[in-house]
Amino acid sequence: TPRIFSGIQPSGGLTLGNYLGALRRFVEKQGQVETIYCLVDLHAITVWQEPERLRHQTREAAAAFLAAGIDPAQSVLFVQSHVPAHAELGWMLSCVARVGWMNRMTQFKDKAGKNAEAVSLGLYAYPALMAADILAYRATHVPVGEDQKQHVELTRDIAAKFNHDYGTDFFPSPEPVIEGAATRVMSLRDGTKKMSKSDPSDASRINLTDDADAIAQKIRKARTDAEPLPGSMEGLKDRPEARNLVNIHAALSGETPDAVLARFEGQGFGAFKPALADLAVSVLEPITRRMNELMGDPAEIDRILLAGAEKADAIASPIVAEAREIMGMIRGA
Ligand code: AQP
Repeated sequence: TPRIFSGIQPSGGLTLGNYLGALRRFVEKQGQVETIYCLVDLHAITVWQEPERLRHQTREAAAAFLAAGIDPAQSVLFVQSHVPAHAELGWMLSCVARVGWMNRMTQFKDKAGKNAEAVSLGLYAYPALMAADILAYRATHVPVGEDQKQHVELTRDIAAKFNHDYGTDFFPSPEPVIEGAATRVMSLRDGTKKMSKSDPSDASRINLTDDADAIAQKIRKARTDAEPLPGSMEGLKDRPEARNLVNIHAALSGETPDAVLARFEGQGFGAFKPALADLAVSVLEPITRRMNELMGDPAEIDRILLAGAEKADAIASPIVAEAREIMGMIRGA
């Protein structure tokens, strides 16, 4: 039976990229199949997080999930560090994964930059923990943005090697699910860089906590070119910033990018940007408002997350116990 698992790092406030590439997809899957969603705080600490801020960001990310439509009665919603199975299986799978596989991970290369000797060991091992997140639930499908595809593929390799090495078919091979017009939302300041919650420039992204004025201002100031819009995406091949804004529009309005362009053909950004800003505000404002309400009662958020962790633990703990058994550990208490 299909089971969906996915997560988001509370390493900052969630962005429009996280919403369109991940969170909105999570909501769509809910009710159709079993859905398990995780705030992956153990991943967030692979780079320094100020402790009080991390706590705040984790609750705020939970508020974003709930405000976007995740229903704790229909989905399991929890914090990674509350369920020990993740860290435990993460270690076991880091003994299955190969160093050479990790060396090919482009996200590590991007994040480490020239400083690869000085980053944390955890940042390097991140994909093994992510494999554990998914495999601890024996999940079959993983909705993610384009940037996480390589990590899900690595999870498949790790599952296959585990199965091969121990002569079992215990772990399924999870499939990345990458759908829609906004699988890779780009920075508003640089159309070749992905929109990211940890980009030092706040103007590069739309945060789910931004109010209507901030959203409109960021879109107005978004980098673009002076050309009018063409009638189809074909004409935007060499215009990454323009392509990005059209894709964002399409994802928000539920149209195809070509349908959006058909309406704006021949017009410039002076007409397109205000329309996009209105659309973005109409979609995001209700979510932001609900997030703010929820953040007024952090104890209630914690209660929801702890109840979610109990459900997650009930699924993951027996799976990891079986993986231990397969690997040859003596059964514990
Ligand atoms: N720009 C994006 N466009 C589409 N999808 C995106 N995702 C992230 N950025 C975009 C998707 O959101 C989910 C959660 O991502 P994550 O929190 O695990 O970390 P990330 O991919 O590294 O995202 P960020 O925002 O760039 O975080 P930082 O700055 O902390 O590294 C994933 O499904 C991801 O694909």
